[in-house]
Amino acid sequence: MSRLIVVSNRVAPVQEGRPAAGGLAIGVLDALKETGGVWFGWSGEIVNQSEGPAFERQGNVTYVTVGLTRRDYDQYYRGFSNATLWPTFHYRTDLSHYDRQEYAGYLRVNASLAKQLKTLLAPDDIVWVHDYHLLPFAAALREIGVTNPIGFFLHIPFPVPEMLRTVPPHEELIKAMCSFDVVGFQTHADCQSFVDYIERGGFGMHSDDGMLHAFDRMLKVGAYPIGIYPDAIAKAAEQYTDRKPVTALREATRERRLIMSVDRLDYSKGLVERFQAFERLLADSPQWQGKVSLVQIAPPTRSDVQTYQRIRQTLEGEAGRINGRFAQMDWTPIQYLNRKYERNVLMALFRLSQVGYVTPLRDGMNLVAKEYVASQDPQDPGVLVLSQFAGAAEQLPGALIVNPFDLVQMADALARALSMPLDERRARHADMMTQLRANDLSIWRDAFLGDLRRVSTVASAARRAVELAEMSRVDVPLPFHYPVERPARVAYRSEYHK
Ligand code: ADQ
Repeated sequence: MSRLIVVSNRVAPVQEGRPAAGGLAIGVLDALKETGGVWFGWSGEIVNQSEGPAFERQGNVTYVTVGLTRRDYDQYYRGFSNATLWPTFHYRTDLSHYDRQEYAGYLRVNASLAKQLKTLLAPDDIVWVHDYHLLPFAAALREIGVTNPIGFFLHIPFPVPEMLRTVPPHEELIKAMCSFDVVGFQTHADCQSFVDYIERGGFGMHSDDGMLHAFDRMLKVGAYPIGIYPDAIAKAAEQYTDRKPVTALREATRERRLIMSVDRLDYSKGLVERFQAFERLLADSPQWQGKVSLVQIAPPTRSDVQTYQRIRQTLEGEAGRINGRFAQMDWTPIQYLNRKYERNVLMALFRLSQVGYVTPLRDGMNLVAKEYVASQDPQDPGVLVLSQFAGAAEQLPGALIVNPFDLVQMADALARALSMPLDERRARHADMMTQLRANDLSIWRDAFLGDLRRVSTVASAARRAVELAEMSRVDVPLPFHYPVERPARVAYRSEYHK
């Protein structure tokens, strides 16, 4: 059977019991542990000069990691990936900047990683590439002659065309993405934005079977919403209730309601708005003063990027101001904890709280929302308050869906969640658990890899048929309309798009 080779910017050999923040790491590792395979990417180390890859085997997963030089790190990681693509794809063009040198570094690192991966590849390996750091990775592999099936999954949102076009090399990037055999998104809306960019720009056509003919290539595009293992999480949440942080929090919040939020510290997560809506609840519904606390857990990430230093300062300022305004001798309204927790402990903390408060301004999926639901006691579940701009909102209609830009609506949703009757809480929870089980992590992985295998089998049969036709100069019937020639509509590039 063919090996699965996972490629992502950061390889995170997450050991059992160790804290690990980051949805990609959690999702990919859970998926890879079942199938076995190789995980290739950056070690997280800055090195003086590029050395060969390091290998480490844990169980059935081999981790292959490479270092980045300071220049690579600055241009590819801190620069184009996190200061251009991340903000723009999260609709924060105000925070985005573009620098040609950084983009050149982004392409250079993609090409270099592709070259290093090529030396490890066997002919029947399947390559699964993850996230925005690696949009041109398949193009770089194809450039050096790799013909293996290569799929791509985007963990973050894909912006509407108008937003994407603010990134100057947008066309080159999207053309490069069309070198993958399958391109997967978290939601139908994200997938539609990608198709809109292609079709409205006159670069290609999308057919009803999910195939996209663009830039002389044929690929499958689709929505593959990432899931969790809800029953394993439910079990962990139940078993870890006697751990120190959990008992300490239970003790500290006796007789009080608890609203819980857990995020990486990032401007896309809407933390400031969330604090302000909680402040609004306390101001507008004074009966909750002294009766409810908000616990926000947010470990800093990318703390060397200036924007992240600013958000940290703003947030600490807001927490201090709100606590100053409402705190009582024996009650602190907002507890803001700047650290990571062991994952199972986190699930037990979720189970302890009456409200899961997940209100990103924009989020690919948001696994915390799903984990919160799975962690609840089905007999006495908490309520999820969820942003309409998280991909998870497409799948969790049992949550109270809010607009994170509307503080009053959020405060109202908190009040409603805090006083929701048991019957309604149970019904909403049961409904969401059904959804989570029907779309769990193995379904995400199998749906994506199933499509990748299918598409690449058909595509390589088509390639062989074309080669044969060219060699014998006779008409060979193709398995289906593989685009040997550019589709007619591609000729009509709109003026508007240029
Ligand atoms: P993230 O932006 O990292 O992921 P999210 O999906 O919420 O966001 O995943 C975070 C993960 O880290 C969760 O599993 C959570 O439990 C864990 N975590 C968060 N804070 C933690 C802490 N303090 N201690 C320990 N663990 C912590 C990206 C995209 C998302 C997408 C995921 C997966 O931005 O939109 O859902 O990838 O595709």
